[in-house]
Amino acid sequence: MERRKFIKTASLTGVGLTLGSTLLNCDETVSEKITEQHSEAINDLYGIPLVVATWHVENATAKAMEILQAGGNALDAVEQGCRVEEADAKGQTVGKGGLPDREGNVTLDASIMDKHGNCGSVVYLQNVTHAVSVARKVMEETPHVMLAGEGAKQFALSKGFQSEDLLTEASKNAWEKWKINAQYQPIINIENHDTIGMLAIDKNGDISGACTTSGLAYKMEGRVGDSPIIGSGLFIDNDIGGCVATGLGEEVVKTVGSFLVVELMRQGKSPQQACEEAIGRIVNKPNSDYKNFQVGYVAVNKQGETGCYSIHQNFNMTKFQDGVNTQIQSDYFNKA
Ligand code: SD4
Repeated sequence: MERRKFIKTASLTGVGLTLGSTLLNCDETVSEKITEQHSEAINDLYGIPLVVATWHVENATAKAMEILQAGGNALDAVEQGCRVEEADAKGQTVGKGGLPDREGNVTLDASIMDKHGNCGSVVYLQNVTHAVSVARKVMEETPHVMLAGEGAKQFALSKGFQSEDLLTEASKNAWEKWKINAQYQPIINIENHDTIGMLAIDKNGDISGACTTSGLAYKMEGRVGDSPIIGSGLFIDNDIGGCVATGLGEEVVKTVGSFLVVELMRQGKSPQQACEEAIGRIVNKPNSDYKNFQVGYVAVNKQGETGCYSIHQNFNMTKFQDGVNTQIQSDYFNKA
């Protein structure tokens, strides 16, 4: 990263000077071509396009990168990337196959945000696998930002989404086992794969993000987490960067976590520093119960720098940048 920063500064100065004088002396088609080559050169230096996501989701980041490499935009990339996880019935924290609430209902929360600051979300959505795509439809085809419950479902069906039973045998069995003791302690982050939050920068340097989840396993009926709350589970500012959250949503909502991370980057913090400070806001509260819950953030800035940080160990970020799709183990706060 340090090497990239150095090359970036040195090369961009050179590229800028050369480009300026060349553009003054050529016709329009040639100048367009040169501008295109110029932005490709800058993208290479910044490691753009790029995709990052919460947890271990290489198939999802690969799908998103496929779209970016074909010249697609960041919004399509994050939507399509998240859909990979939503469709995977084996994943018990997102979309189809998600663990249900205490009453046995699988309810989904999702959000999406684009480079213009437009956003859409759905909360307590039932019987529709691709909550992220419904959130996008809310953003693009309604005058609203958020639709809930039965209204969200009816809207989805009116847009051609299929109604299906999302409770798989495996999730039903897990719920029935849980019911034997029925402890109201929500289970969180015991798996190595959880809520997916994804951020992408496309070849134009534009940023979008999305977040999708079945929320806390065995939550109270009607509970909504951070993932569909713009500013909590997800926030994008195309001039600055973006952030997504995972973990105990209540704690993210209380600190408006993703918005906080982006604002900290605006003030000059790197994505890594911003994620660390946002986790600090949670764990440093008087009487914080942080030993008993996990929260993790993943962030990216306009320059293609990334960061991630969590309260406890075993959080990771999947990053697809410079042709490498890899899992990065997050640093964490609680080393006691
Ligand atoms: C929620 N933040 O509903 C989600 C759940 C999650 O890792 O991310 N779990 O609170």
